[in-house]
Amino acid sequence: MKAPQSTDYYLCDQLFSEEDRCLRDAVRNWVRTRYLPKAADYFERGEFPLEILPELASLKLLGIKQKDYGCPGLSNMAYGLICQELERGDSGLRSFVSVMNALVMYPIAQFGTEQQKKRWLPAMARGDQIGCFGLTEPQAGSDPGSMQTSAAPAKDHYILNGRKMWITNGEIADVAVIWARAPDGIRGFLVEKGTPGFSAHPIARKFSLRASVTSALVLKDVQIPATNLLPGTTTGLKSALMCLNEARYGIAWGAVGAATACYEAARDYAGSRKQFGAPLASYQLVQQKLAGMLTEITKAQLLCARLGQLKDLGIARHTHISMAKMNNAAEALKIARTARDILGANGISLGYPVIRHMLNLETVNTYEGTQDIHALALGRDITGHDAFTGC
Ligand code: TGC
Ligand code: FAD
Repeated sequence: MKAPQSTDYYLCDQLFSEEDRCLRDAVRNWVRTRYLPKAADYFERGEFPLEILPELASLKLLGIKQKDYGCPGLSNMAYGLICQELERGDSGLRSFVSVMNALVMYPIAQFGTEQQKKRWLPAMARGDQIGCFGLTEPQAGSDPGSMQTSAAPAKDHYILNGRKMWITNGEIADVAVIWARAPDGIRGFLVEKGTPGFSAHPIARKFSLRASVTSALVLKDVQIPATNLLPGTTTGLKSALMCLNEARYGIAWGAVGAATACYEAARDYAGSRKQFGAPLASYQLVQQKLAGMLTEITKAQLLCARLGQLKDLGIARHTHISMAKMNNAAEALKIARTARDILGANGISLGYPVIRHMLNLETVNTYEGTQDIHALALGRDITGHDAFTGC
């Protein structure tokens, strides 16, 4: 019997620079040796391992694309490959890094004052401070434009009132980027932990993304200095959407990592597990499943690699990102479900990575824009007709 073919079936490695491949391999190695041995425990206990922060910082995974302020200023391609490797470990791990990079450090760098950048970015790059991003509300998920959270200006401060829901890192964050309705439109604000009236509460009984902190935020007459406004934010949703574009890009890559972990687990299992006197891998029905999985992984990675090029060239549109997020999250989830099936009863055990990835991918498919929302964004771009609003 021949050894199994590499998962990099189309030699996609050749699309990446030597430097990016080295970085990717370093992250892959860290995930394999430091994270994966405990991944099932973190998931089972419903815990994000805060003790890994110094290691994430020393690998320069916090503030990956930011320049200066202690950040390495890497390319979009490097950022994508890092997300892929982190999610090969666990979607919760990639989520933490996504939120820090795309949803907290990016808006501070992009829309913040010099003082805000100096205050937060170096500390976050060192892993000393954590942030979260509060856009979603109990009644405003896919339609964040209907948010109720308000920011009322007073002399030298703002008073914030409202609730945010499903917020990654909420309880462990030192600062929250909160999107709120001010008199001039939806703006971004920095709300620090410990500010009177501001609290974060765990969302319990979660069966997905268990190795990630997910919280509800409550803002009750929270008084913040006027200097905590991110002054570069627009007065519509545009600035928030720019942050989402960054995160969605990383998620599209991350989904390739999770799918690869599931595919490789299924391929190896099928190679060693015998039923009816022969390895599962020798049956045509199993081979059809594996062939389909590898084809979808290859297509997903090619989408990402091209998207990374478009982003590095500065010509990626948000609908390009929608296409990759929509496709890769959906295909990764299908691959995880097929892998779970190939593993039979073992497919539901945390002794294998598959069920953990499968459950995580349910979230990945929903957050940062559901399948439907990205299909609607693409549909509008393709046809010119807006199908977002019902009757
Ligand atoms: P709409 O009329 O569709 O658009 C208003 C203007 O914005 C433009 N636009 C975008 N621009 C940049 N980036 C994007 N992604 C954009 N999407 C739309 C659009 O072209 C238009 O421009 P113009 O010049 O024509 O005015 O606005 P709408 O109010 O109908 O909103 C629809 C929208 C875009 C919000 C919806 O499609 C959407 O994206 N909903 C999904 C919400 C979402 O993704 N929430 C994510 C919350 S954060 C999160 O989940 C973190 S998970 C973190 C983790 O753990 O990894
Ligand atoms: P809804 O918007 O209520 O959608 C429900 C269903 O209706 C979906 O199938 C949707 O596709 C469909 N639907 C909605 N509108 C339409 C339409 N116009 N046409 C057709 N179908 C439609 N948010 C943050 O702000 N920050 C975070 O850090 C964050 N982290 C998260 C972590 C986790 C673990 C999870 C699960 C979510 C997180 N979210 C976060 C929230 C996430 O972005 C939202 O859950 C997501 O945007 C969907 O919103 P919703 O859950 O309210 O679903």
